[in-house]
Amino acid sequence: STRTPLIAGNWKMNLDHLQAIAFVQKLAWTLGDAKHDFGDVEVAVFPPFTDLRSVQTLIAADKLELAYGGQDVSAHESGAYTGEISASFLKALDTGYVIIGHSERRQYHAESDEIVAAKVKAAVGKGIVPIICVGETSDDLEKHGASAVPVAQLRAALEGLPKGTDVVVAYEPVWAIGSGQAATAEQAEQVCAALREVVKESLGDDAAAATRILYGGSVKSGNIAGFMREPNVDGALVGGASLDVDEFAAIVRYKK
Ligand code: G2H
Repeated sequence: STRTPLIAGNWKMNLDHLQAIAFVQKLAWTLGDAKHDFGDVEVAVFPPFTDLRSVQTLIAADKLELAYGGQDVSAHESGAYTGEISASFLKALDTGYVIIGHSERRQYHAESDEIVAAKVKAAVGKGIVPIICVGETSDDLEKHGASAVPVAQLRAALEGLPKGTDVVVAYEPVWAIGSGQAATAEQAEQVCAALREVVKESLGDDAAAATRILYGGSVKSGNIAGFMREPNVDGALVGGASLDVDEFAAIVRYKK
């Protein structure tokens, strides 16, 4: 396909701003000259909110070819929402992406499909590309098969968006997250193909052809190549393995 693969590192609640600076410097150094080493792969990091300003400054100062984003965003514009971070705040830090509806948010913060859809609208409204996370639990898998729940979650998240809206989708089976038990490449491909159909219905043919659909859930340097060989898998959302510079760099260089 003509889609540029995206390897995204979701740090979750790890690395404070000083550790983030050291990590990004080491990552840039390890990856070497971006153009030669990973010019055909987009790399993005997703630090905690308190690190974003430092990461932005470092990337701009050293002209690193590294994208970055938030791990969540408020559905609200501004006002009395203690502890929340708006899409405008993220945009003011030149944030390109934001992860929305990660299963840990759905599970521990009771994020419903409606909340996820509102957050997606808030991000898109400020020109930030949402990385919309969907995925089934082991219970869902047993009861409804792999595709039904992620398909319904994505339909809900895309509802009402204009045709052609720029989004990224991440398929993360909940049973595969942080468990060491990744889906097989075939399982991932099957669901990602179904998700591309949802993008087509909701956002149109051009968007379906252009949208990156990532796999997430226990991605490592040892299994990334298998996922990337699948026609409907366009990258990975990496958690645990994104916290080790050498391991994350090896995932980015999956072709070598
Ligand atoms: C899934 C993934 C990153 P991990 O949550 O979003 O984490 O790679 O640790 O399974």
